[in-house]
Amino acid sequence: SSTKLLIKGGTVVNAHHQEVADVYVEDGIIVAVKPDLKVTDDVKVIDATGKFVMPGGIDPHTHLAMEFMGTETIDDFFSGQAAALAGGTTMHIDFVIPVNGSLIAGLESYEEKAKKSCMDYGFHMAITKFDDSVSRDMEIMVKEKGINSFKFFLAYKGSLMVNDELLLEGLKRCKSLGALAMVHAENGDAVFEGQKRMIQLGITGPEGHALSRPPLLEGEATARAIRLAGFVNTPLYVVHVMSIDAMEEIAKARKSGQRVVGEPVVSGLVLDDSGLWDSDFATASKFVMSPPIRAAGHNKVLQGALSNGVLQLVGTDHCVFNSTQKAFGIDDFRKIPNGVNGIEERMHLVWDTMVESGQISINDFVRVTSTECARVFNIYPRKGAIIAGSDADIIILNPNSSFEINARSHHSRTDTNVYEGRRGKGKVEVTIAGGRVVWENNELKVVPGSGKYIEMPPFNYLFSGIDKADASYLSSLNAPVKRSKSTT
Ligand code: DUC
Ligand code: ZN
Ligand code: ZN
Ligand code: ZN
Repeated sequence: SSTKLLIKGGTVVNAHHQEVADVYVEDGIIVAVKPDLKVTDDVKVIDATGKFVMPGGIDPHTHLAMEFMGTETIDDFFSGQAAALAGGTTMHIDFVIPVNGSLIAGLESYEEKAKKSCMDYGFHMAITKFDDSVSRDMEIMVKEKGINSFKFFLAYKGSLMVNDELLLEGLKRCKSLGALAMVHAENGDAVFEGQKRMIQLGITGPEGHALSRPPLLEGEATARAIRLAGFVNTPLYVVHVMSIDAMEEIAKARKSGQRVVGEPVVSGLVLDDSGLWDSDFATASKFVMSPPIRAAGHNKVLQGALSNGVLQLVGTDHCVFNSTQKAFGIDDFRKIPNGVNGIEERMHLVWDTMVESGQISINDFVRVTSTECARVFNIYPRKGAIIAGSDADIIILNPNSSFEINARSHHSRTDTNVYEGRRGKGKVEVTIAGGRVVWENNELKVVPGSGKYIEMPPFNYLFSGIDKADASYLSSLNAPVKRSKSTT
C-alpha cells in the first residue's frame, strides 16, 4: 500500500455536489479534488472512469465483541471491521456497555477490544442506571474521552432497561453536557408481559419473538421518549426505527420543530417478518432482533420516510451470533440472542433498494450512508466528505456491476446471512481507508491495529437555540399568578 494515491476520472459525489474530478491523497488525507491533476511517477493511480467516487460509509450503530444474552457477538473489532471494509464502510460507531455499572471500566474494556481495529471507529456509551457516579463519569466521557452520545434502553427489563425517572435524569445530564441522548424505544414492561403471554399460549418458536413485542409497543416508547426529551428540551436520536408506528411519532415531532433524529436500519428497510415463520429453526432464528423485523409494508413505508427526510441516516445494528448461539433458544424464543448482520451489506442494499429504485438521488445516498452520520456526531467534514483536508476514507462504486450476498462468501464470522441469496446492481469495487487501499479485486488487505479512535466533540448545531427556548420557558414559569389574600 502506497502513501500517495490518485483516483482518476471518476464522478466525485458529495452530499450536496457532484463533479467529474481526480482525487489526490497523501498520508491518509485528501489533498486535492480537481479535474486533470498531474502527479509524479511514485503515485499509485486508480482509474475510476465511469464510476462513482464517494465518502466511505459510516455505520452509526454496531455491536462488535459485545457480551449480551449470556454470550458474546461473534464479530469482533477485527472481523466486523474487515466485513465492513469489504462492503464500503470505513468507520463505525459502537456502543460501549458499562461493566458492573461503571462507565470508566466499560470504556477501558472496549478500548482493549478495539486495539485490533483495521478501520476508524468511535463510541457511544450505554447508560443502564443513573446515580451520582454515573453522572460524574458522563462528564469525563464528554470532556476527556471523546464520547458525545449516550444511549438509554427502554426495553430489556431486568438488565439494560431504565425507567422514566432515570431516563429524565439522563436526558437532563445529556443536555447539560452538550451530548446527544439516544433511545432504544420499546416498552420493556409490556414486552415482558407479551413474552409471558406467548409462552402460556405454547408459542415458543422465533415467531413468538415478533408476536410478543408488536409495533404499538415501539410506537408507545418512541412517543414517550420524544415527549420526555421535549419536556427537558434536549435533542433525541431514536435508534433502529423498525415500524410505521415509531416513524409516525418522529414525523409528528419533527413537523412541530422538535429536534429528533430517526435512524432506520437496513434489516427494517429491506426485510419483512416472513422468515420468522420458517419451519427450520436455524433459518427462522437468524432473523431475531429487537425491535423485531415487522410484517411486510412497514419496510416500504420506512423507505419512503428515508426518501422524504423524516428519517435521516441508515445504520445496521450489526450484532451477530452463529447458529450454535442462536440455538440457545431452541425451546424458548426468549433465549435466542438478539441480532442480525448488516455491516458488510448496508451500502449495497441501500444503493440497490433506494437509488436503483429511484427513491433517492446519488447525493442522498452519500448523505444517508455517511455525511449525515458525520454531521450528527459532530465529526464533519473530517469524515463524510471528499474535500481537501478530509480523511481519505473513500469508495469507488461501479453502478454497472452487481453484488451477490451469501454466507459462503461474506467476511463476517457468522455462518448465516439474513440477506442470503440477494443480488442487486451497484458494487463497491475499491475501498480506501485512511489513505490505504484495503479492498480491491475482491481482495481484502487489512492490517490489525491500523484503525484510529475518532473522538467526537460535544455539540454545536443540534443544540443551537436551546438557551433561547429555555429562557422563554423559564420566564413563563417565573411569572407567578398574583392573587389577593381575601377569603370571601
Ligand atoms: N437489539 C438487537 O437485536 N441486538 C442488540 C441490542 C438490541 O437492541
Ligand atoms: Zn466541487
Ligand atoms: Zn437497541
Ligand atoms: Zn443496537
